[in-house]
Amino acid sequence: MNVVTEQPANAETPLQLQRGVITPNELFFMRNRFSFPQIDTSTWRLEIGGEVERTVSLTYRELLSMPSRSLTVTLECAGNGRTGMNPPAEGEPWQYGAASTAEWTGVPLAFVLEGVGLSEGVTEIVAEGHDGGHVSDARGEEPFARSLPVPKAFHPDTLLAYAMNGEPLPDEHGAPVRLIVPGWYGMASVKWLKRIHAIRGHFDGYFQVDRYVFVEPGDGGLHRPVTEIAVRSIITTPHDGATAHLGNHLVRGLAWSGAAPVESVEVSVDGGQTWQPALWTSEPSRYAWRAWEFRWDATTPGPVILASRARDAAGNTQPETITWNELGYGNNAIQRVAVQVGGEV
Ligand SMILES: Nc1nc2c(c(=O)[nH]1)N[C@H]1C(S)=C(S)[C@@H](COP(=O)(O)O)O[C@H]1N2
Ligand SMILES: [Mo]
Repeated sequence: MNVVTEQPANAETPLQLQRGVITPNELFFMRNRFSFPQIDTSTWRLEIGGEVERTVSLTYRELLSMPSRSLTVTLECAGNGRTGMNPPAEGEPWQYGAASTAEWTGVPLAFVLEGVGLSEGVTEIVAEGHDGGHVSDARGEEPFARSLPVPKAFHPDTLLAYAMNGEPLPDEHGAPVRLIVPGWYGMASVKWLKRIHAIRGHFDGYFQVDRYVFVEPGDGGLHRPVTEIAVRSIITTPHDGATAHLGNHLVRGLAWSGAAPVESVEVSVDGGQTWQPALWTSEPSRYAWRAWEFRWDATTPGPVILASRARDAAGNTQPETITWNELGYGNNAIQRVAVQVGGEV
């Protein structure tokens, strides 16, 4: 892993080790606000309460006995690509490896919410993790907690996940149970679940309103919340700064979008002046990235800038540059990979 910070543990998936669609658990990127808790599964309980008809407290065994489903989902940190922002933005200096893909298995959150029955007027479902600590001088201590609007919480693909690539969730990825909110940036997928509660009105926790919002010049203090993953593609080979021999190469990469399935990827071998279509090498998927490749014939020695640009079925494409925002979220601008061509075949 490419370590970003040791404590708390934050690390990227090395792009050159990401082969195919699935990321092995031990290479899956890690994003932790606090040092991660280690929870005893045998005594763990998930409390589901707040504005509900009857509060329940679920054990791990009870959850495992409920109807489950498996979905292949790409998680991407909203700060992925932050180092590409100009001027630099506040936050962890993520390059392009704060995104990974796993097959998640769990119980639809809707199944559990239907079991408790929401009171009238409930608008959001808050998910709280076991981790927490000092967040700011104004706020003091808070747990990691996030809310979902009721329709997203009831979406059949929003899961209380207990398995990752067919194995129990590893501690660092939220054991024993985490949320998986497909199509949304990673902050929504709350790890180490402790409590789910239904509320009327808007949740105003630190990680809801002070973080994971686009703080943009001229927004007058009305910050848009970070939600759906913006369309993006990355080049996994060659890597930035690589040298390439004259002749034929396969440029490989991945493409995804939270809004709609990705439809096409184009590649440029001249720094973005001209574009040609890449070919898919993995199946279409609603929530997972797709792998692609592009045959590149390096004909002249010297520096080359490679770039890729994805488009999704909703018509979104990657911009040259994004509107700068203070916390450095959602930078899906076209990535540029510098390669030095030279030498013999
Ligand atoms: N409880 C809790 N859940 C959390 C976080 C956290 O710090 N604590 N980080 C969030 C963020 S910002 C991201 S990007 C994803 C990362 O999930 P991963 O570490 O399994 O890759 O978890 C989310 N869920
Ligand atoms: Mo994140």
